Amino acid sequence: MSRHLLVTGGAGFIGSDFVHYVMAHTEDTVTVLDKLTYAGSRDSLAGVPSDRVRLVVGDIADAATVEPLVAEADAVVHYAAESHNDNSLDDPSPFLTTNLIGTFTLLEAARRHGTRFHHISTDEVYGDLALDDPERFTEATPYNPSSPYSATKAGSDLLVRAWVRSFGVQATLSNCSNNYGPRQHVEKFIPRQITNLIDGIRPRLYGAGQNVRDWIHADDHSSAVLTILDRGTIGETYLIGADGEKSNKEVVELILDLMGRESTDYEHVTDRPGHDLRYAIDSTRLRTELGWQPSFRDFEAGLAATVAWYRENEAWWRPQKAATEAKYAKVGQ
Ligand code: NAD
Ligand code: TDX
Repeated sequence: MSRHLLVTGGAGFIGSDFVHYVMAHTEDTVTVLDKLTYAGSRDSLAGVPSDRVRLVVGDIADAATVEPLVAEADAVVHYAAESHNDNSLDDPSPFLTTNLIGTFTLLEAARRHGTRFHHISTDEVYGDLALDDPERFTEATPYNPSSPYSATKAGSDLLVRAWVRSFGVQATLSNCSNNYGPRQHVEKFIPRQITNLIDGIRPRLYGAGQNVRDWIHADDHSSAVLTILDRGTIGETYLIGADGEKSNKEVVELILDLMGRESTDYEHVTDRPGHDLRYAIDSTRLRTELGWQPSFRDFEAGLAATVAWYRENEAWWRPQKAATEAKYAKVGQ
């Protein structure tokens, strides 16, 4: 049976991936609620069937906008957020409004209408790990966020848990590791380096480049979210990851190699203040309890496809590039 989903942030990187994924794998219809901030783009929804996807431009923190959209939906899948750590260090204010007040506003509407709710979050809520720590993050890891971004995501997770316990909201949560793939904003690590190389600029590695991220293809994140929406237990949290740990230096070297450049052809720049050292996800619960598996198991092949996408879709990213680099230049990055 088909459902009607309200997908917040569906014009952003991962939210739009989910909308494309839902179109390809279900009969569901979707309303995207997206403010179209600097990070959102109508073009990210190009190609979706217009009789199944509607875009409403609006703010998740505006109760009057949210109310009728939640009322008509069978489920809310909540991606909308201010998502970039470096921006949160420059100006935390929109992170509090969108990530905290926005989530609160959606939860209140879901409470009033008894609407199924899935909250998208990040592994960054758990803080960071030592490079040689044999443990990875699990659903039982204590919260210990480092940046204004991850602190507001942690706060939003706790709001969802409280609304489940105190008000019986039918919510699930997921915390995913670093995503890569098409339609990711050029402020983020992988697209920044690919588009720098297209522009003849050397990749920029923060600090020594030893920091480790656990990479997952956005399509695997989308398949996991759909699995949790279909079969997850209300009130529970699922960690999403695909065993993709790589140091930033390794990733830059791979990108250089894929783009036909010397693997040493990059620059070290000013490190990020409070830079988390390592993230690593143990997704055993999602795999054993819900039977989910990632499909993208070859990072290099996924990265090569991502490089090809940025080469072929310059019109999508070009309008953002100069302003993004100007912002980084101001802080020596
Ligand atoms: P993104 O910045 O690419 O997209 C965010 C979208 O939300 C944009 O379309 C933007 O216009 C919209 N938005 C922002 N504020 C809004 C508001 N007030 N009202 C309505 N829409 C608003 O982010 P992303 O990387 O796609 O991340 C999406 C979600 O996934 C976030 O919740 C993020 O915390 C989470 N997440 C991201 C990653 C990652 O690697 N990128 C990993 C784990 C979890
Ligand atoms: O130019 C760069 N050089 C560099 O070395 C940039 C932009 C980043 N980095 C480093 C910082 C991180 O160690 O690369 C790593 C990845 O950086 P980001 O792409 O900014 O991602 P991160 O800070 O790890 O957060 C991402 O994953 C978790 C998403 O942006 C978050 O939304 C998600 O919650």
